[in-house]
Amino acid sequence: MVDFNLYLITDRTQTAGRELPAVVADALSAGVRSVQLREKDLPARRQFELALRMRSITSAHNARLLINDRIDIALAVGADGVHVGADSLPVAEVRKLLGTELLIGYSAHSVAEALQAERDGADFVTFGPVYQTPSKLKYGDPVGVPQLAAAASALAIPVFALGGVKISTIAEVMSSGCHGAAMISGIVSEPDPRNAARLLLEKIEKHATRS
Ligand code: TZP
Repeated sequence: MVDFNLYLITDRTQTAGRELPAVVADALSAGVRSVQLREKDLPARRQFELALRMRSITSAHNARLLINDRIDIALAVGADGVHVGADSLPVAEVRKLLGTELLIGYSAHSVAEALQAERDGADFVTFGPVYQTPSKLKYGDPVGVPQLAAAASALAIPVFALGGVKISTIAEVMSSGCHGAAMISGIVSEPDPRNAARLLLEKIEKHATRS
């Protein structure tokens, strides 16, 4: 069950030199209830070790932990699910491996792709990049808020806005009708990740109670 609406995605190179587990722990202490470990460039052993630390701090805060792409690492550390994309194993195969209890998140870049992920058995999608991100090459052209709104109304599963979402844009993305927001820099690069997470949750909550 997707019981969160702010999805923190990690990138240890964007923490302004701070230790990733400390930054994530700060965000969790503000009320963040889901983390995706996304350190794709690390060797399996180091991802596993980091995933173990993340499992311990997320569990201490009753938060979900998803692992990007690595089903093996997710199972090894007792994570709550995996997050996959177009270059990963197909969602239907991941579902066979994980069973029905664990969560599958999917990174979609178009409404058609998001609908396909839903049909294949994903529990939720991230959708974006909504806004221009510094690394355009990596994530592609921005899809914009109207496409985000289209995805939110076309899908029955939760849609999380991703890409350029931060305190200054959270109200606009939530007005699209999406379920929640996913982000890297909007939390981990902030001077005060705990305060950023607190403000983001406040704004998301305001939206949820209004709709
Ligand atoms: N997929 C689409 S945009 C993106 C990913 C992983 C990066 C989002 O980073 P940020 O800092 O939240 O804009």
